Order: sequence, then C-alpha cells, then structure tokens
Amino acid sequence: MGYKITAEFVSEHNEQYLPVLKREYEGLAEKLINQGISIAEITSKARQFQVAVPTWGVGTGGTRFARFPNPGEPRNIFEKLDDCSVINQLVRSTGKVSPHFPWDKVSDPGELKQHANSLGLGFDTVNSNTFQDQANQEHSYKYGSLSHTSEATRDQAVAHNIECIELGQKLDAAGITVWVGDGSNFPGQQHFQHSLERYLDSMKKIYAALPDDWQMLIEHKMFEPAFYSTVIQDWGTNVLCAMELGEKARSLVDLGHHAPNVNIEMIVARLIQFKKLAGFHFNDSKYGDDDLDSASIHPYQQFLIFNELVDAEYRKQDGFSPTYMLDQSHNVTDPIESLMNSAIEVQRSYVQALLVDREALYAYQESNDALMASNTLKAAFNTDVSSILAMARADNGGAISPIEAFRDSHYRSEAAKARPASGQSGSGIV
Ligand code: PSV
Ligand code: MN
Repeated sequence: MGYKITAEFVSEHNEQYLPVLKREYEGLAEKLINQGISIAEITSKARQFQVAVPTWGVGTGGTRFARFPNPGEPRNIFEKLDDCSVINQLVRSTGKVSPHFPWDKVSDPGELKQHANSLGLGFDTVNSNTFQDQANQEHSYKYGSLSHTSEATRDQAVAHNIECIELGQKLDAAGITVWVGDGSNFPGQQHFQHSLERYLDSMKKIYAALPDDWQMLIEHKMFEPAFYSTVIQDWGTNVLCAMELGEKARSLVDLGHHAPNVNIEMIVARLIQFKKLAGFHFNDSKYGDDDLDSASIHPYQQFLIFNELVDAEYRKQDGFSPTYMLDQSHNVTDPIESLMNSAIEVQRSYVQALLVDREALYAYQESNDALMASNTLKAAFNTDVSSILAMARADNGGAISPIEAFRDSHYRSEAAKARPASGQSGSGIV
C-alpha cells in the first residue's frame, strides 16, 4: 500500500499532548523519588521492552459461528507486515513479528525478509500449523498430526515443521513454536500414553533438525479443538516433553490455555526455576481461550506474571530469556488498535512490576507478614505509570496517544481503498 504515516505527522500529533504529559511525568518522578526510584531508569527499561506481534493478529478474527471482516483487511503477508509496521511506528515496542506457516508462506522468503527490514521489522519465532488441512495435502489431520496413529501422517507433520524451520532460518528467526490441536472428543477414543509416545517420537525428529542457536517452544492448551482430551493439555505434560527433548526445548505459556482460576504466575515461577520458560502468548480471557485483548479482563493477573518475570531479572536467574508475543483474535475492534492497546498493556504490567520494592517484599515474606507483602505488590500495581509509557514511546519516536494518532491518520480508510474486500466472511478460528 502506498499510503504511509509519516514521522512528521506523529511528531506534530504529539505536540498537543506534550505539555500535559510533561506535567504528569514530573509529578510521578517526584512521587517515585520519594520511594527511592529513578523515573529515568524505569523509562529507559520501558523503552527497551519488546513484545512481538502475530501476523495473524492484524486480520479480523472470527468464531465458530461467523466472521465479520473489517474494511481494509490485509490480504497477504506483505500487507500484514505493512499493518504491523504501523503498530510499531506508533507504539515502538513491537519491532518483531511472528509468522505462521503456511498462512504466511511465500515463494521467496528473501523478498519477505527484505520487505520486513525495509519497514524496520524483524522476525520472531515461526509457528507451524498442523491443525488444519491444506489444499492438496496427502494425509488429513482430522484425527491428529504429530501424534496421529498413521506413520505417514506423522511424517507429513514432521516434514512441515522442518520446512518451517528452514523458512524461519531464511527470515533470521531463532525459534519454532509448536502447537498441535491433537486430542480426542470421546473417552476411550485415544490411548493417552501411546498418543504422547507418538507425539514425542515426532518431536524428536523436529528437534534433531533445529539449528544450534534455535529453540523449540512447546505450547500447551487444555481444550479446543478437541473437547475431551488434548495431547499437550497442560504445563505439566508440556514441561515433561521439553525435558525429554533436551535443552533447546522449553514451554510456552499462552495465557488463555489454562483451566479457569489456575494460578498462572505460579506456573511461570516453576518454569523459571527449572530453566524451562520459553516465552508467552499474551492475551486475556474470561471463559476459555477467548483471545481477548491483553489485560482487558485480568490486569492484576498479568501484573503478577510480570512480578515473577521481573523478580527473575532482579535475581539474575540463570537461563532466563523468555520471548514475549501477543496472540489474540479481534472480532469487534480494529486489529491495529487492539494490538497497540495490548502491547501497551503488556508493557504497563512490566513497568508496574519494576516498581515493586523487592527487598521489602522479601523481608515481609521472611517474617510471614502476609498483609504487607500483598500491599507491597498492590502499591506497585496501583501506580499509574501511563506517563512513563507515553514518554518512552515519544522518546523512541512513537505516538504519545497511539489510538488517536492512528484514527487521525486515516490509515484504515486509505487501506480500505487500496485493499478491496475479499468477500470472505466464513467462520473459523484463526
Ligand atoms: C491455538 O489456540 C493458538 O494459541 C496457537 O498459538 C496457534 O498457533 C494460534 O492460536 C493461532 O491459531
Ligand atoms: Mn497461542
């Protein structure tokens, strides 16, 4: 698409917000200095914070029932990258995109890499897809992929994952996320042990094809599309498989993939302790894998997860280097706006967690002062860090008010002119 939001537009747009932002930032600086915290140090950390954007996130999602396409939807990976670059241009914390194959497959990965780089973007972990049949595919995944009872089907799924690694290498990615929809709908349908043995056997073949500096991110999910059992259903099975496979295999935590009320921050702490935390798919949910915008339902939970992450950073925990990614589906909002909002909310949790008085917290923990320990976390969570986030964006060349800037830029209506509707409104979770 020819239309671009210019740097001049962003800096002019910022002008109207600058005086108020400066006042708020100075007020917060004074409050924090009284707590022994330098706002400059926190802002500098906020400026470095990055969370990758999923290429599939810039399209309008759907449910099992329907999909309501938005005007100006990207029609291919090049247009998806254009939209991802707008997100990064305005929020400046999403410099990497995570592609999904074969959705994003092109004949010339070199051209794709060049296009991304020309937009100031790079590639994060690649995702394989063996939860859908592709046109002209020889063996169906209806009854599973990496854990299928048929060896030929498993081999086909393994070959696809290896192809994803090869494509990812050409894009300078450094990891592959493997999520399989394999599972069962009826008690007795699958032999639990045998299906996991077959899965592991397939995963070992993919693991063997990993380049030295790559990691394998294993993603679990409790249910859906299978509604009785899932082969990699929870973090327990996930981490057992990661341990079985080797050092380069670690567990990825998608926030929407757990039973309701599960203590996700504690899972994160356990994975950190055993050097098995690969990274995250951030999103939020009320009922299941709702793929709602980050922190739109449970902001305190997201903060508590970041509390564990920042704690590991503070303790200089060995083997700690998680990758952060959004994984959401936007059914009623503009995906660019939702992804910007989510990136900001994830960064907000990080910054709030940086404000936790860790030494005081450790002391309250040691003396069993439950109330003050909890209040220490709450004090950080209740601090409005919006001005730090806005200042970090502005200092990085982004927008103080990204949603307003996006709307005022008319990017979406220009995209609608350049990208005529595909007319596809069929259902499908993507
Ligand atoms: C599955 O629900 C998932 O979370 C996996 O990460 C997939 O790759 C992604 O969503 C897209 O379907
Ligand atoms: Mn996911």
